[in-house]
Amino acid sequence: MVRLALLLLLAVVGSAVEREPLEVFRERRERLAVEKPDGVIILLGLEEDEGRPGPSRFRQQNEFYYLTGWNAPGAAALLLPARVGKAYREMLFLPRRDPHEEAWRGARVNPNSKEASRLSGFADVRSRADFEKVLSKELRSYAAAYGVTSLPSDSYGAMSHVDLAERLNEAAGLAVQDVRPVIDRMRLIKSPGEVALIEKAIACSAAAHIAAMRNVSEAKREFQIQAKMTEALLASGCERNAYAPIVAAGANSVVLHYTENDAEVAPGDLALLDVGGEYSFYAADLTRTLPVSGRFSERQRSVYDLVLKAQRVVIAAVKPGMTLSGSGSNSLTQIARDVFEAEKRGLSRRFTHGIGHHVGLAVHDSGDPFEPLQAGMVITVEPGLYLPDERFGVRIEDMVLVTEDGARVLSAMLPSDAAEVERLINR
Ligand SMILES: [Mn+2]
Repeated sequence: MVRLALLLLLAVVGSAVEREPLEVFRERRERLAVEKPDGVIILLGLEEDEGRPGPSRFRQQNEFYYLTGWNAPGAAALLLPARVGKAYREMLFLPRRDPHEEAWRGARVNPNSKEASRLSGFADVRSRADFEKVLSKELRSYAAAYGVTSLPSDSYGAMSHVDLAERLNEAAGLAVQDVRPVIDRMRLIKSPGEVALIEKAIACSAAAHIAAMRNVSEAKREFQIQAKMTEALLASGCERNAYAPIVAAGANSVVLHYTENDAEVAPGDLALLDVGGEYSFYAADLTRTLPVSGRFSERQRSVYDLVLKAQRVVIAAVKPGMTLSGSGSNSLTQIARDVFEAEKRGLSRRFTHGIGHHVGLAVHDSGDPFEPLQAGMVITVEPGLYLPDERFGVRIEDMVLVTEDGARVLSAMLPSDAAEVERLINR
């Protein structure tokens, strides 16, 4: 019975495998309320089937999760900044329990229970049915209303959440101002707890890439490499892929976001594997390029070593004040271009994308690539060269944490040295 009760408790939370302490989420909400002291902040979580094609696992919208840690459908929250004579207040709204619904989807938390407060960290939890009524009452005391009313700047892989502004405007009866930019800025600097979750996502993703190295020479089709990677990813603790895996052999490796993954693998091909897992909402994004037969050709090896050289030079240059994009001496993309140009092999124009991006709750976390990096940011460093005429491309992608005076490579456990990669394939 005890065991059953415990299982039930876990089932109703609908939380990720791990979650940062509830105080962390509360502290984020209070910080947001301090940034927007003049308005009610309205946070809407995703509904049961929103943003998902067909029946698939529920995953809370990133902004709502970042501020609440709540991963069950139909939730909403109000943050009410301090005003004269009144301290900061906050409320969580959860759907009423519905036995019919629960028969299909599993047990939910009763909003009017002590359990709801204990599990959410909100002292004040109410029924979602009262949300509109409470909102319109609270709006009378504030000059403005805020909510997330836009899609992420890079919505690749993001949930569709396009009708939010409309829904909020309807609910609030006034124009709701977008609070996404403030949340995006907060999310740029990762807390130690976030870095720890990212490191776990990286660990299972690295295991997936090692599995690919050990099995790539057996593969007849790309998805057979993917199968080994997915197996290792889940077996080592990731809950799912953080984005559509790119498993691209031969000529497909020049297609930056190739996701068909069904072509035949031929001896002599390179296989470009851009595969990362998600652990408790946090993404990893790693790429390795492997010679499927276990040995790079001379030409493949020379291009590979050049990409790796560019990556190492860029990683050595990462520190606060540098930028991802741009053409100045502070630009990491420019530093990679300079490495390619210095070789005078005409390859620099084959580097056709930026050097990297922020990673966090989203694999492409928001963040202006022209803004200076700061300590606590997590970015990818992923130079690549793509040679369609020669039917191969090479990309090597690792993740680094920007520190006070440099960078720490978070994915250092995954080999990238060509000889080491060949050794792992031939083992
Ligand atoms: Mn990437």
